[in-house]
Amino acid sequence: MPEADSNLPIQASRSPGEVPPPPSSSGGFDPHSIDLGRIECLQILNERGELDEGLNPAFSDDDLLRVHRAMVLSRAFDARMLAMQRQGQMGTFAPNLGQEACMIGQVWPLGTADWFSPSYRSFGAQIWRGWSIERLMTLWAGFHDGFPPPEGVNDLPFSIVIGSHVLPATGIAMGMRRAKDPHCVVVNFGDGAFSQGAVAEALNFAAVDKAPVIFVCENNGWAISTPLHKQSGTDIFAARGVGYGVHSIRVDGNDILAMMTVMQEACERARQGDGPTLVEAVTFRMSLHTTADDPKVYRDDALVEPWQERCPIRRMESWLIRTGRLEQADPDRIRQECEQEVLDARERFREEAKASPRTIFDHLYESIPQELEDQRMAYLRKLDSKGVE
Ligand SMILES: Cc1ncc(C[n+]2csc(CCOP(=O)(O)OP(=O)(O)O)c2C)c(N)n1
Ligand SMILES: [Mg+2]
Repeated sequence: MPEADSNLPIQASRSPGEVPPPPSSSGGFDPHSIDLGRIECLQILNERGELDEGLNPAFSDDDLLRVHRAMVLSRAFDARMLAMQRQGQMGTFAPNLGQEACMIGQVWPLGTADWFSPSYRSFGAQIWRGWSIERLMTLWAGFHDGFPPPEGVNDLPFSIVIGSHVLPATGIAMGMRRAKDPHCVVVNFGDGAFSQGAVAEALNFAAVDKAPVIFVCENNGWAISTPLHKQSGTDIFAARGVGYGVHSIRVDGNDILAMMTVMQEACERARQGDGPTLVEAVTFRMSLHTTADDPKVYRDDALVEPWQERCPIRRMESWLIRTGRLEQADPDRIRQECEQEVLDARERFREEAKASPRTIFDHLYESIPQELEDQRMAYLRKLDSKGVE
């Protein structure tokens, strides 16, 4: 099993703090093949929740507390969805345990007129963007009604076809540039998705066009059962952006302050016409790939343990308490409130999302072929004969 490498071959140009090692590095990488001097690296709040005072960012207390609560809510949703799936109440689900800072941080500077093009593991970011919990439950349960984004929010549907949503996001940004639209686009994708040709094409188009798009590569160490070192010839994805002429930065994806800082700067750059940014957020997929897999058959639990210490929520909480923004008892109270919020949403979901077997042929074709129409009629007659609504 691969061992974590604590000696990152990169210089932190803004922070003496260390961004965590690549999630599952097993060696075999040649650090000298990369021009390390050009890769900026950021961590502000270390694993012990200590702030790099030289980098103290000027976020309002309100922003910090809202972001903290969103991370806790995301985790509560995650745990409940997993339980519901195991009880047969939910469809296949992709957990996001441990990646909450990465998720919330990447969308917090966006307004509704900015665009967000997510991959499937993005419910934390979607909650921040205004998706209700019950809508996300409806979506993951496979109901058509769950898919449209909230009114007035420029979100694309989440993409399951790996990397397929990165070129469209770049295309939107190129169009915005031509229309002199002063907003930006954020698109996220995984370390595995970075092997797709479309992602390379998107980076190149964006660089040439100075498109206002921020590429967030969530390097969580795994693409289902494929570890990083079998996926890539480098464990520093930010280096790839440099090759395309895209401003690139590597950030501790479990450090919410670093994520917020980097994303705010990247959005400002994009909106000012300074072009795209690649943000490599180093994090770890602590849970299952989806409820359809079992990581115990391909991953040693010992690889997960160090990441318990890097928990983005606990890290932020210890700092918020130390700086007087939260009382000692607040984290537990907020956790309970968020759990209740998810349970209340589950009730609404149960009331509203009623499956009707009669609709299973809908939404497939604009005009249904005769062969399927015959099957549909036979099926409806069967439902009638059994008295099914
Ligand atoms: C084009 C395509 N190929 C293969 C798959 C099957 N698949 C689903 S998720 C996944 C791994 C993606 O890993 P990564 O990009 O690192 O994202 P993560 O799941 O770690 O968030 C693969 C190969 C797919 N959905 N689409
Ligand atoms: Mg991955």
